[in-house]
Amino acid sequence: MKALIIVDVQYDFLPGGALAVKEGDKIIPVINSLQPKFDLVVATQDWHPADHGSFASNHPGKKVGDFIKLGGVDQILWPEHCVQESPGAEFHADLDNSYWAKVFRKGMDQNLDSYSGFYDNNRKQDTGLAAYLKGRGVDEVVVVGLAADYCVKFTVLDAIHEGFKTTLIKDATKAVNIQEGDFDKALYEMQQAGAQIILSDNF
Ligand code: VGL
Ligand code: ZN
Repeated sequence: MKALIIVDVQYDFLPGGALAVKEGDKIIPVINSLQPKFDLVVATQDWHPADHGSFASNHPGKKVGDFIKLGGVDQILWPEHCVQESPGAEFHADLDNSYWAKVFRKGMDQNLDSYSGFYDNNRKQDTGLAAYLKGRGVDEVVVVGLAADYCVKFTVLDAIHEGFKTTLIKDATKAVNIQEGDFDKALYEMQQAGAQIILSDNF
């Protein structure tokens, strides 16, 4: 059984959003055309409380891009984004959600960030995604969405860690690129960890 995991295609990560990924909207039609090809489709949703520790605004004297320790791990500080119930946390209206079996929310714990759709950043809390997929007989996952160098990358790495045969579709993701070259670095890390990287035409 093959599952598609759609990561964080939310307004705040799209052009015009609080933490916009350049050309992030270009992947939406690609993802929509892939969805019918899967046995199961799930989505993840970044879903932070307003006082979340990953927001620079919650750390007086700190600015976006600074590093702190959060939950015992290094944390880069972001602009406020994907606040629960805010318009920026919604999925883009053009993204077809008619195939989705379930949405997995993450990043609700004020004191810890959660890039991966599987675990938070110190791997202590579990979203239930791995057990959910395994319970439905899934042995292979394909990951798409935003952002390639953060939530997509960590979702891919955790999927491999959980024993799934894991593929990333390169033209169905885009990177934040805080530093130039972050996209290529993320692709390299995912490939080294055992992910297959392909283009949607070859799927
Ligand atoms: C993400 C930064 C902060 C992502 C989420 O979806 O890649 N990046 N929160
Ligand atoms: Zn976030």
